[in-house]
Amino acid sequence: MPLPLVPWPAAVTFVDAEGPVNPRLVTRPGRVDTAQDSEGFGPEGYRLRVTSDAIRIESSTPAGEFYARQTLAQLERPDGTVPAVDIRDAPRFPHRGVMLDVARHFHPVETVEAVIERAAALKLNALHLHLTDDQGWRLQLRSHPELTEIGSGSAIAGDPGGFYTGDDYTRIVAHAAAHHMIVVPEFDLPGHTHALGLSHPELVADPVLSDHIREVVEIYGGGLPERGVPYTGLAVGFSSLRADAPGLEPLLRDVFAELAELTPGPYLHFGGDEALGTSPEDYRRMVALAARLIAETGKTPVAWHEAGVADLPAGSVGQYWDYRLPRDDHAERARAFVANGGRLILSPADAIYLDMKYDADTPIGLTWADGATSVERSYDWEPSTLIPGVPESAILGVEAPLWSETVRTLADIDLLMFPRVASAAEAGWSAAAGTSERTWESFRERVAGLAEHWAAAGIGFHRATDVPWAQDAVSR
Ligand code: TNX
Repeated sequence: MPLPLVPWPAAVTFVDAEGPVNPRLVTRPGRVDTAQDSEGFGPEGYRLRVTSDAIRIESSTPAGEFYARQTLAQLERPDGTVPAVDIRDAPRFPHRGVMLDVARHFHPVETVEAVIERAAALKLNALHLHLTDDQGWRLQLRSHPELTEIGSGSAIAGDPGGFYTGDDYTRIVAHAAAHHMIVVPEFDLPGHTHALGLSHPELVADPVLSDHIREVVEIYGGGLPERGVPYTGLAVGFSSLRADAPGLEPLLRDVFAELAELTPGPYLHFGGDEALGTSPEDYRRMVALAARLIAETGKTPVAWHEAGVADLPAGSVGQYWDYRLPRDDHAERARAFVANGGRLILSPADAIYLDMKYDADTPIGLTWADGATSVERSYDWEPSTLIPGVPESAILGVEAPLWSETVRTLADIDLLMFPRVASAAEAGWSAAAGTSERTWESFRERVAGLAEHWAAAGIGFHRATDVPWAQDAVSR
């Protein structure tokens, strides 16, 4: 029985059953009653009751009702029955995201829409789109058409490039909204800007060819980055905007103003990661400039945690990507956002970077985040103790990034996302790790139960060895 990953009433059908009925299963649920009262459930919470004569959903908002319907879809059995339940449910954190990198490999609108549907079914409510990087500028702007005209034609390994028109982007935003998700768009700077330099050579410094870059090129190929030539390798940290270029501020003002106009959500992300070719002083200057220009559009700036060293508008949001045990000065930089009145989005790389391999046999993916990431490891972390000195109240939420160096197709996305995105969804929605609602033993059983839903929806999940899948679960 196919189970929808789209909002009700997308044809969940209940099958009449003859003969003995498992008393815990409702086989004739009758109709779905919904009621939206104004209090009690919060902005995303709900109550779902299934009895033998009716299914009742109560919520304070359409989002709450939407999440109740996702739970209902997950509860449905292959025989079309649902268990009798009385569930009160609400998320732990307000921001629960997934990130898709459309710069290293471009992904068409239909793929992004599919990712939205998959994420929303797990009650994620934010899609972070990494729209620019060394390999491509992926959003066409009316104010600066040259950015995509010249900077979008290529991708890693010489694969085809591409870009979204403003209308494409608006379609993505609308599809997200229909699934109760916001889009958080990112223009990454001051590093990751080689593609911008193709149309604006005056704004971008010569590539910095460090030993690290040479080493990456030696291992992965792709050639050394060259000024003025599209970059198709996967090294990071060689490009930088020029802090003293007179044209920098006007260009950044234009691109963030247009991005703000196109984006109904409250956040604009300006990257700030891995600017290894930028001096610390220039880094602080450019990052502060970008954050100020974003704040001037009325949006809240978001940046990777490195940017905590700069003077940012109060309330700017930081996104932490270092390990579950923070190394070097990463925790300190993240804490600087909190000291500045902002909150943090948590993306610990050695747990929920979806682009890591599961094990040595995974055909795609990377391993830099402390080796491969099993499903168990993706589950094994707790937001409130991740960064010493950052209390739960300073955590905006959780986000699982999918970088696309090795990811070309929706099937590749499915393989790396599923099942690990469910670990991130549970860290964002459910109670703290270690409580009875959030143990690995319980999760591995429950995630196995989603296999048939994923298979029916055409999702080629990874049949990870640490999850007790049913014998016949179809997978990759
Ligand atoms: C790190 S950690 C990156 C990306 C890469 C990714 C690959 C961070 C904010 N940036 O530039 O694509 O690793 O896993």
